[in-house]
Amino acid sequence: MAEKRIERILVTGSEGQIGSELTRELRRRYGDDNCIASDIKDTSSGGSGDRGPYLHLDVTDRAAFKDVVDTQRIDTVVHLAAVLSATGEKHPLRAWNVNVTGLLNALEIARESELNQVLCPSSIAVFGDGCPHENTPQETVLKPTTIYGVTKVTGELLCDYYVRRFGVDARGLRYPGIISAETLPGGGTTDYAVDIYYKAVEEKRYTCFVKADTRLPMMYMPDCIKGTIDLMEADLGRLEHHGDFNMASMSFSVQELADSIRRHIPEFEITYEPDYRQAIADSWPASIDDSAARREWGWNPDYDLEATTSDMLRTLTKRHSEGKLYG
Ligand code: AKB
Repeated sequence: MAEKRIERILVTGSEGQIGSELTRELRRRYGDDNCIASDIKDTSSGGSGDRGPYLHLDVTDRAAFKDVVDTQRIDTVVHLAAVLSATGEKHPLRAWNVNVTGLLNALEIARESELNQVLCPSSIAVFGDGCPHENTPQETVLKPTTIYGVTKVTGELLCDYYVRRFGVDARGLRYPGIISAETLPGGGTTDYAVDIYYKAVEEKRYTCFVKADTRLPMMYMPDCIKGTIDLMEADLGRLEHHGDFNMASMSFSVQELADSIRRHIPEFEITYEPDYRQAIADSWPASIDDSAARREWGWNPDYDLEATTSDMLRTLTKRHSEGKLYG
């Protein structure tokens, strides 16, 4: 499989939490007009920045997807369009359709149009029953208990199949919960780790939908963007894995998260009302082993919980004082 240069990028799901910030960084690196943002929404809310082209795209419509790739002369697809874990449990068929049909479309188009690369994110949701809960290894039993996890395991297997069978350069990361201050996440189980900062700044209190001792792998957005682009730009010859890199930076319980906020906002209060998302969180690892990512493409995160909390609270407090907390 020969490595080719990334020149014209299509980002699907560009209006989402990761898409909005990744698109902006890709435009900075590759040029505004060389990164086409796309989402199921008719118009961009400006989350991905207003500087480059935006197209409406339903990734389950293969003909429309292929038409965008061909007419825009795309060589690299960053395929972020997905239904997340909590929404997936409410709409399992939609989750399957968007996450699996959408990904299969991306891979088929990559094969047919001989694209340079498809980035296909996975998630810690691939893990479930029967794998170690702490320092979960790269290679282990994958028996997820959510439809989202089932779609992500399927996606990893499809990526590896397209790599082996057709020579498509498909790469993917198992994202942990992502914390960010730009675009709110939607429909995930790890969303509490973002919501808590907004509510701390706005009301100095938060009611959490998982228990105090719930401990999950998390990552701050600058690390997520850095790691994603580092994997995209990694030397293909060094990669032994393709669609399934474990990628960790920090793990903490909700109690530890609340304590870190209290070091900045001493009056902050938290209460707990666990709902159906508790079972999803309990099925995921508390921490993961990302030594393959470190070895194969030099993954090395910058942010721990204290640095994340300081940066999140500084950003959100400033926006709140300007009356623009939610943008
Ligand atoms: C979710 O909570 O569904 C996502 C994920 C961990 O993939 N943030």
